[in-house]
Amino acid sequence: MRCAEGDDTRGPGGDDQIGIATKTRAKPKKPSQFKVLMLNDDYTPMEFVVMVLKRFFHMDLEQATRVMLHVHQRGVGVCGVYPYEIAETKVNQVMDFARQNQHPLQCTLEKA
Ligand code: TYC
Repeated sequence: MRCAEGDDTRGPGGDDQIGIATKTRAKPKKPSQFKVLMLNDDYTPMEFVVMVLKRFFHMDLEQATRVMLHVHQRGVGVCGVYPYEIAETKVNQVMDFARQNQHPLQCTLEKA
């Protein structure tokens, strides 16, 4: 890897000290991704879970039904993968909506 340390404050005239600092990160970090996970429970109605998946994760009926049944049978399933802030917002939206409807549905984040 090439390291241009020291070159970054060099002015157009070859002066070592003055000029515009143009240093950029050598290896830009892409924002890390997070899985939004849905957890199974014994009380939340299947129809409600399907509605949540359609409403907050933009799934169609077929997709939402498939994910809901996967969670029902396996205990946990992935609703989607997003940058942290979006994933966190989705989790909060799902939990708030479930609470408003008095369902114990749980949703959580995991680093992808
Ligand atoms: N297990 C629930 C039932 O039998 C359905 C369910 C599916 C609940 C997925 C939560 O994330 C869930 N009514």
